[in-house]
Amino acid sequence: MRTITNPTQSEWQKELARPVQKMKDIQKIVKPIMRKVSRQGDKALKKFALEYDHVEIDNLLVSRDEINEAYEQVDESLKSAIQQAKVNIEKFHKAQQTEDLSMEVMEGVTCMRRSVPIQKVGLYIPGGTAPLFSTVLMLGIPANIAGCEEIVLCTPPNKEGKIHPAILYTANLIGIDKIVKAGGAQAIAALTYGTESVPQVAKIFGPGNQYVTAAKQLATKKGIAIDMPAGPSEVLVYADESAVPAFVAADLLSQAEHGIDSQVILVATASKVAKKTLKEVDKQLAKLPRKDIAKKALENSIAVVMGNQEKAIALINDYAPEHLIINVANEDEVVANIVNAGSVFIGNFTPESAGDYASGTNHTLPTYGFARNYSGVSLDSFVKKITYQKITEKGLQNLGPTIEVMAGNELLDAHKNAVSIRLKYLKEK
Ligand code: HSO
Ligand code: ZN
Repeated sequence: MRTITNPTQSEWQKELARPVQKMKDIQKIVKPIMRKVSRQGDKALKKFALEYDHVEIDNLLVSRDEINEAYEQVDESLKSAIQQAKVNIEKFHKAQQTEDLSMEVMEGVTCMRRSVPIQKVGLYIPGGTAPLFSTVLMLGIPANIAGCEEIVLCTPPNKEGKIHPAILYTANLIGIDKIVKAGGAQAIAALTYGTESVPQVAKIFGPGNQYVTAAKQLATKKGIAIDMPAGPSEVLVYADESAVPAFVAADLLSQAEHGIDSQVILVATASKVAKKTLKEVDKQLAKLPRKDIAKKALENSIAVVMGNQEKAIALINDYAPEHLIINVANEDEVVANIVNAGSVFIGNFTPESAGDYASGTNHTLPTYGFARNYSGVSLDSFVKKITYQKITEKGLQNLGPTIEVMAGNELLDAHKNAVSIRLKYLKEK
């Protein structure tokens, strides 16, 4: 991990630039996959399972027997950890429910707003090197609380045609019963178009590799919503002398172990803070089972020594990290000035892992600078808000003239007439 000291804005923007995503090239590969699934449905999914997952799948849907088997395979300590995480995530997401809104804006004119669940949602859980059963909680729990009618989970099978038992256990625990053995772009295609086994959904959630990301982007062109645009996972830690170098190093590595394209950034208030932390990074890295992955990620990563706090905050807001850990003595002041971040972890005893798994916040967060304009997944992601209005005779008499004048000035006479015709009726009544 290299270090730069007191960079100017243009220097930090250059140094912290995220790797360019070659989406166009990937879409070229993904498009024919999507087309095939749209035309051949389940048959294409099975063909792609053979080609990419190296397994022959008879039944794309996970059976009751497979769920029962998973219950036996997951050990008790993991079961109770998942249950504890579920309690916290449920609590925090239930608290995000909002009351229906209804108000009389002026006499006789009532406006209302109500949250309505998105009826059908698709959750994508990647396979790959780590079985992300925690993501099942993060997506499935708010979908349930929102009241989504149909929740479909897609995840790739392994070479034996099986899904990781912890994924099955978690999905079943939160009541998801449609689990499809399909991964990659083909799974996103199935959720986009629907197949014999997979219902078409209105919104697709979940992380994935570049093919999944490209497929989700193509899904939006077919009128399907997605949670957010995605890039590789990231963390930025802001540390001063009050931070514990070993803790900071552990946090940086926890994000670095996700994938070779992960990016981790240390912003240190002084060069000795950076030095101590990087020394710890090396020490801890050597002991990690996923050190090869983490090492590669550290090559895309950087430590920035920034003596001036105002500039450090400007850098953080400019970079807009997915995860921001604040380990400085005047944490409240810094937190108050953060305007771009997916999720913020405050103080020496708040590792990012807490939010990744079990504290209650959601771990599906905007990456790649999208924290500037996107929120992480929350209950809101699973609902739409419909507005309603009801106007009485008196209400239209009150508001009608305003509408008539505005419509007339926009040269939209039919609009104006929709009011005038009623006002005339009321006058003659
Ligand atoms: N840090 C990841 C979430 C995760 N970590 C799942 C462990 N499991 C993406 O923000
Ligand atoms: Zn993580």
